[in-house]
Amino acid sequence: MKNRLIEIITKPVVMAMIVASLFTVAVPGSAHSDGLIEVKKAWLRATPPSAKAAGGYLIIVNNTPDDDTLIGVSFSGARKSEVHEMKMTDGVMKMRPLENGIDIPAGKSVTLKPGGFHLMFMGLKEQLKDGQNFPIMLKFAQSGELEVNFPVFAMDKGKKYMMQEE
Ligand SMILES: [Cu+2]
Repeated sequence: MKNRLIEIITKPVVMAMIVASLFTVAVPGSAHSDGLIEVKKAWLRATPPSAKAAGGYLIIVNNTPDDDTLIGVSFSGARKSEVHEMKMTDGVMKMRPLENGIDIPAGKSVTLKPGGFHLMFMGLKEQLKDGQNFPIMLKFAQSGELEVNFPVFAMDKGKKYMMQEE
């Protein structure tokens, strides 16, 4: 009798949970976050033939419930890849590597753009030309590695691309 009672009580609850989860998955175009790190508007700056370094830019959206940090980047087309910040110091624009990475708080987005946070690729193995595409690996403290396709754009084209709405 006791078992039967538990069965009666739990059955509709289980059914409701199944229906709810089916519904959540089935809703098309839902604004629900997928619970992952999302990258938008990634691009690499095109370089002149002899340039040794290039910047990479993107918007990182943290759809996870936890704060995360972009701690590293790697690109096979460069000997060294770093996470940088460009900042006005004593009236001079200077850039420096961020040893602790860039914090991406839970539910927030952070933009890496010319003049601010950026990815820095040094010792380029080849010229980066407008129209090319390269896979680049981003490394996050919580979410692990994420490979992202970076198209190459000239500076003005890249800036416009970043400002466009989705
Ligand atoms: Cu830099």
